[in-house]
Amino acid sequence: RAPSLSACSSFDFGDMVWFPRKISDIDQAQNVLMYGSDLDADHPGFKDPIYRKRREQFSAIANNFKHGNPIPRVQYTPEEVKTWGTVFLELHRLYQLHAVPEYMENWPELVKFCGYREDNVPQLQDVSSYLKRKTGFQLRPVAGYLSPRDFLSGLAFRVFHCTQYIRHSSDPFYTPEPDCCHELLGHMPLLANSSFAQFSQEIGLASLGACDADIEKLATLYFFTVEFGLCKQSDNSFKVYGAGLLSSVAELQHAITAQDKIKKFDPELTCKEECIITSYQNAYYYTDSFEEAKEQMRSFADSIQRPFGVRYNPYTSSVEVLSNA
Ligand code: HBI
Ligand code: FE
Repeated sequence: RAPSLSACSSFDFGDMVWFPRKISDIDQAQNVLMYGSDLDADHPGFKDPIYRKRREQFSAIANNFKHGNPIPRVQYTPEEVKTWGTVFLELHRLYQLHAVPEYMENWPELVKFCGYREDNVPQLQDVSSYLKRKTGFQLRPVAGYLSPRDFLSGLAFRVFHCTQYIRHSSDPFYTPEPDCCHELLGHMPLLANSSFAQFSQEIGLASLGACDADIEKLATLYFFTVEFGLCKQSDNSFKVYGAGLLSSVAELQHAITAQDKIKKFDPELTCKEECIITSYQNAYYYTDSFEEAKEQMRSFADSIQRPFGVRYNPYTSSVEVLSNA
């Protein structure tokens, strides 16, 4: 067992924080941080009344959603499809050079079953049905950036929270908040990989009922791996698996040209770094392989101390809490 980095020493079973125990409890874990509450108010779209009105429609879908409902289909406007197409074409070109092979592996199926095309924004319901069959993951619409605790708790049940709106058309190559380009292009291809899906669920399970300090560390490590990670290839070049990079033309180009900003991933040090949500990162972290990132994250997650254990029951999609007392 790895030495504990936990700052949460006195933890009383009696004041255990609430967390979802069954998959439908996720309906109660929907704390969205957006519109200046945690994101910059100088977001390009926040000054555009038409964009804001459109965002309200997406918020309504997310806020009315209950576990088990089909995800409503959205008719994207020609302007939205154009933004998607611009991002899609440019990123697809960059993936050939810079994405890890595990990312590229399921691309043909996303095209075939989910409508990944320049002239079509994939529907969340189609992607959700595909992932469910492929790795057991399902999607849930969300109105914006979800709190790290709620976001991680979804992963414990193989539920991935997905924004459905698209970034503002004035800046297709960068967005300060997650949008459907980020989720669909950045995250979905790896969630179709069964080893990555398993890994994601383990991080989620480790987060359930953890104290705030441990959630923060886990979220920071998730951020510098799943969102912004790179790994070394046999020819010593770097390839990218982080969804934040694989969904931003501007930051992807920035990261691969700023080689002096790429540092070795070390959970004990990296967990203390600051996550910059609304701008480029100061540093990016690499591991020697994709497997190494998963192993290091796993041993960190194992080191989180809780006065109880959790076990996932896939037959009932619920979490069993095992008291050590
Ligand atoms: N919310 N909608 C959304 N999409 C994400 O990818 C996302 C999120 N909230 C938190 C988050 N990702 C993580 O980076 C960590 O903070 C766990
Ligand atoms: Fe993300």
